[in-house]
Amino acid sequence: MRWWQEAVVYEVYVRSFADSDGDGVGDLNGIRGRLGYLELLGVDALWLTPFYRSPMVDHGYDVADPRDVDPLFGDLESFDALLAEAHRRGMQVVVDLVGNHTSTEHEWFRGAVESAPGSPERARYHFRPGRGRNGAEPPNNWRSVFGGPAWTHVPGPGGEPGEWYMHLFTADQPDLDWTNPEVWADTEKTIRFWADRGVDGFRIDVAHGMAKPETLPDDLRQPGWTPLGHRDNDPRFDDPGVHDVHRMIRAVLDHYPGRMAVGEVLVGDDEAFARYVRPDELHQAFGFRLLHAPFEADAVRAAIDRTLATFAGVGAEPTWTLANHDVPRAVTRYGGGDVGTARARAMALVVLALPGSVYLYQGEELGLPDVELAEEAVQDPSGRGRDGCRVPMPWDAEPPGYGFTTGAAWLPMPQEYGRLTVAAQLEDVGSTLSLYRRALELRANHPGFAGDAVEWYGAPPGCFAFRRSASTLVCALNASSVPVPLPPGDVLLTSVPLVDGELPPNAAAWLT
Ligand code: TEU
Repeated sequence: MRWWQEAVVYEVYVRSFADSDGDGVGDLNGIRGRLGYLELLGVDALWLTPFYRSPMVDHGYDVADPRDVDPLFGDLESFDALLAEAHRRGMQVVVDLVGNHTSTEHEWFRGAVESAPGSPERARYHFRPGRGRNGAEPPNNWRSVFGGPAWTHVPGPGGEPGEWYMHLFTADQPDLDWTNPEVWADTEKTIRFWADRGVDGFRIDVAHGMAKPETLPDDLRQPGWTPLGHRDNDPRFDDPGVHDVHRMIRAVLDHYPGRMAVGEVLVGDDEAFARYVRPDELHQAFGFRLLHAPFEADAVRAAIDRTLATFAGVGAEPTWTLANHDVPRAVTRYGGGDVGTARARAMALVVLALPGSVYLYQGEELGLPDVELAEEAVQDPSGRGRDGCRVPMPWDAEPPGYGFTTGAAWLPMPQEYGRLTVAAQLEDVGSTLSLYRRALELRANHPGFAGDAVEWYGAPPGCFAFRRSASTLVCALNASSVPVPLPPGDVLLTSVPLVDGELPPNAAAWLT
């Protein structure tokens, strides 16, 4: 068993976890100061979002130097100290690898803009002449994931028509050209740089994006909306060449025992998705199906079955996640308020009862809802979409910083966070934090959480129950509107108190 195969990994959104220097933005020393909390919570590993040198247009996903720490977050020394302290406490550390694009502030891109079309400097990115009269139209019709064309024009030195460069995200995030061997060599250097310092894993950003089809054909699909912004037959993503990139990443990591890679693979087709976790590619990919499933027993069950089958098909362990820094929080997705909270707590017991590993997102264990931010507070370059789940962690009762910062938090923290603080919830046995702590403790120590398959039981309408096939551990979910009797067994944990021995609506239970 390798450390990640059943791990509970906690995503730390670095900007919003803990601020040690009062500038309103979280930092590495802040995280180190809160490791005791993560140990108490019982997670096995942390995933740190990008803390590298960056102009922070996309809050660090626009990397100017992947082998240095941005002064906003600390320095290499504070990183090493954080890593050492996490290891001392028995937690692994996963860092982000942003390989699809750099920042426009990366020295490569600055050099490319200053160099002539056709130069080796430009060949690290996708520079192309435009179409139409004077090349005034972008080279193809691709759209950026965040809206607008995926191309930006760079005028020639004398003002004559220049070239366009591709960016699947903001114009400040030019896409690297992965047919260029220098891009491979530099990525390998980055992996080695952090692996040599002792990091235990890499989260591969936009893992479905690095390779592009050679001819950059127009996107012939009709416009449409999907929750994560991608659909299949999308020429921008899932080009077959991307698998060579993941084989390279895997080959480098194979030199470092105990290290892993987990991909952010936004590919809808199950077979296409599974290719990313074949034995010689990434160790894991995020299983996002539950993020898209409504709180309905059949939909959740179907998402679980599909996820299990997809991963099993290539011999990889499944992974589960209910939240990350790009999507509305579970409490809000499930309807908000008390109902949303109850459902999120129930779903926490569902995912933590499943085989494989679980990725939690900071604040999920507090039952934080999304925050409705005023227009002027919004900072996300993709529009207001993602800031609501990125509001800093409330640690204690004192507004305005709630123990996150002594200064002004980079996103304003709402009053409702005052009753959801870590300090308040640690004291309260009925809190969401206490539920997560108990669930993680059982998951780590109870023998019932063994084996890699589940068996479904018969259950009343709107409900389900599954058993871990190698044990007697049962997880029951009531997504109906009436209380239901529990399956036979001793109750280990429930997401809310039972009512007259029955499982109320919007609740889950573990039995053995
Ligand atoms: O996300 C990849 C991605 O495609 C996202 O655009 C996602 O579809 C969107 O955020 C949903 O609203 C990764 C990171 O997780 C994200 O934070 C970055 O902005 C993006 O890459 C660019 O690096």
